[in-house]
Amino acid sequence: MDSRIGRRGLLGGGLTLAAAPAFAQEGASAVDWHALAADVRAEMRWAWANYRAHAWGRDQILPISGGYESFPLKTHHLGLSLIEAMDTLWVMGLDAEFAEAQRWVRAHLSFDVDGEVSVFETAIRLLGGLLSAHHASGDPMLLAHARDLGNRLLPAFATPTGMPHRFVNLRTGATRGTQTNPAEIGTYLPEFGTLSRLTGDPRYHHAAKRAQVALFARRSTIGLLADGIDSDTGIWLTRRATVGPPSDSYYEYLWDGWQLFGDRDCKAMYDVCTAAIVKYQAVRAGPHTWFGDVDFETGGPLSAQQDELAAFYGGLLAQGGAPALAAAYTRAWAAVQDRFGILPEGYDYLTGEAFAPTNALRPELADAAFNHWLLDRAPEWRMIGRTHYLNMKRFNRARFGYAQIEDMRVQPMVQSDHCPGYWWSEQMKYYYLLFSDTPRFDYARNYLSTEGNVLLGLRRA
Ligand code: IFL
Repeated sequence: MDSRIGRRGLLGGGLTLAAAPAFAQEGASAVDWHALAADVRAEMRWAWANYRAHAWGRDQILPISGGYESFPLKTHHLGLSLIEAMDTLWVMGLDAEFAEAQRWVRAHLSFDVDGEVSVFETAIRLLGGLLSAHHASGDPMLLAHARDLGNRLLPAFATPTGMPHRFVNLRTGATRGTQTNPAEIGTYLPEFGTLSRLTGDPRYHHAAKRAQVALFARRSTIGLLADGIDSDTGIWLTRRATVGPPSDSYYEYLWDGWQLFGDRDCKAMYDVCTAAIVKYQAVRAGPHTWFGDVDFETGGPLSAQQDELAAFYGGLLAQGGAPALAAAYTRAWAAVQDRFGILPEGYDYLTGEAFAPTNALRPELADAAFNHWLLDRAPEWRMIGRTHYLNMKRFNRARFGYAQIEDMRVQPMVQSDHCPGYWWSEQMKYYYLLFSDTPRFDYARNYLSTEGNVLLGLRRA
């Protein structure tokens, strides 16, 4: 049953939301969390040794065959996984591994390549990775590379609206790709703002903020954003409002602009967007709360099909001050995890079908669990993270690392020969931080980017 929920009911507490499962509280006290953290660390070390032996300096290891593949450039490698892994290695105290990654960057990294990259992917993964590694170590060489990369990405923002083109040639600065979306327009401020803060050059911060504001200014009269727009004309290309891709991290970075820089405009934009999302997109289906896709101008429902990436949203909502609704949504995803073991890429909350039965080693549910836990320390979030980790170990572990799943409906699940760079930056870090209580992280004051890069809160001894 799909029933629409009014915002007052949700935020006013008048609604019975799915309660925290009691067994999670009980079971949590029996778990040796530090032993689990040590297990995560051992897996990271094992995967790193395989990457080092079979794909050193390459972008992504192929975890079944032991080969490698490039991303975000088509044929040239930039050491993506290595850069994504650096602050994870550091929080785990894998200092020798961190140091060898640092040496590789010093000796081999160059962004002076005649090739086109996605501005969004390059910013969140490589720029963010270099900045978090710099935060960990204080090494000016890492900041110099971050600055060089920031300069190469900036031409994409020189558009009539301020909303960036999707692609840029790293050497020539030529840009392309006007048909874009909220995430690729507005997922820059924490990285670009940090770069401005560290270099004293305000251009990065300004470009990122201008893009966020330009998109927000084009919201519908009911406060929703669609998921496709032309960055040169500012004309909407689609009608779908979604908290999943390709809109997801736009909302995340509105909140983050406030969290990281105290930017009141970002907070105000976040509040307006969230009020509209809660009013028009929150729905009940059976015992669970979901956020359905709707028409951005009418608020009318479009689809009950959820992309797995939307599972991050409970963590964001909790940070943004709607903890009950946030918890209900994360529990809805946790129930899907309990049913299938690992999350499918696409799940329909009305039919209960895994309509996209692949699993791309996604971190979003672990990300949400970690964010909830940072806020209230409720044991249920650790239990969700634990299930996420143990099931990943059971289903995704391959000969040379962790692999995606081709079809998670069949037993045994069929793996596919890919390990995305974000695996190194995201879930392994979320698990470790969730289980370890490491002194290398400030659990009270911190900031992790959409890619899990720690830009605030690392504690150097
Ligand atoms: O790159 C990752 C990041 O979390 C993001 N989108 C998807 C990836 C992980 O699923 O913003």
